[in-house]
Amino acid sequence: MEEIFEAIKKSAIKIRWLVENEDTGYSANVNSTGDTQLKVDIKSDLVIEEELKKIDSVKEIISEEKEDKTPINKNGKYLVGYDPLDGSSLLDVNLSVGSIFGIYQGGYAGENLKAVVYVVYGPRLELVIACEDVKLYKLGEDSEFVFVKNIKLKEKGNLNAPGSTQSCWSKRHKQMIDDIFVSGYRLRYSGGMVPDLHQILLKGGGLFSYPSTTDRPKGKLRMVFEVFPFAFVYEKAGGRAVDGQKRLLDLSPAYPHDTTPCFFGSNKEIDLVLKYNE
Ligand code: FBP
Repeated sequence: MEEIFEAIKKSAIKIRWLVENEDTGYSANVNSTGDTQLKVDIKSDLVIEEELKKIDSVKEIISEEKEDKTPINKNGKYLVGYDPLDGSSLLDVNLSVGSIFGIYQGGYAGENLKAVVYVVYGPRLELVIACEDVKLYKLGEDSEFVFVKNIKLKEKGNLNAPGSTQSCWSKRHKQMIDDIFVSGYRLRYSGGMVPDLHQILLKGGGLFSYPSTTDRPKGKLRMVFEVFPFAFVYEKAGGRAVDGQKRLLDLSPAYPHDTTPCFFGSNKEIDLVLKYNE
């Protein structure tokens, strides 16, 4: 697993250069979710593929930016599902974006996740590795990532990150979000899943939600590349992650780019989500 972490660290440094220097314009391509790809999406994907291809323990990779899986080494142990540049539509307004990696064994169900790495391209280049615990690193001198601290969620926080188009919310979801704000929570939502979830983790707690909506009944965020990895991180940090009723890591995708409604948070916030969705 260590060699995968090292490959991701090398990719992160190269992608940071792309984030800071590459043209933020659109390519002529559309990805398998129907999103028009930015040139930087495609280049970031290639950077990661080139690094992961060198690793014997990687059996196959699958990217949010590609329709199909890419076989790497038939004797490999791990499957890597990744979103090379999540939230890339925010690049042209200079907001933070991220990369997300789920390291699976035996399949792409939530229960098959063995480790997660995510990268935040912000004022600092930061990287989080979740295995048995959740460790925060930042890029120091001579391009080395330096350990900063272990990340732990409190039982309850005070940040609320409500995603998706509010006019498409169910009455019950709108009531829950309104009640959370009335109870004193503060709005923290940039439209970038990685920095938004990273903020709640580092500030000790709160709720990030991307529910079922009238325009997206199965939600927008992808199980394999985005949702399962962050569900894994939140649980290892002492929080929980549900689809409104069920634990997210108990789910399996019907197809590689499958999506699900998702709620990530501290324990008290997830208790509230389950109560409103009974
Ligand atoms: P990508 O499509 O860039 O991979 O990311 C999806 C995303 O931008 C997430 O990062 C973010 O949480 C969500 O969409 C925001 O969606 P919305 O604008 O509907 O709230």
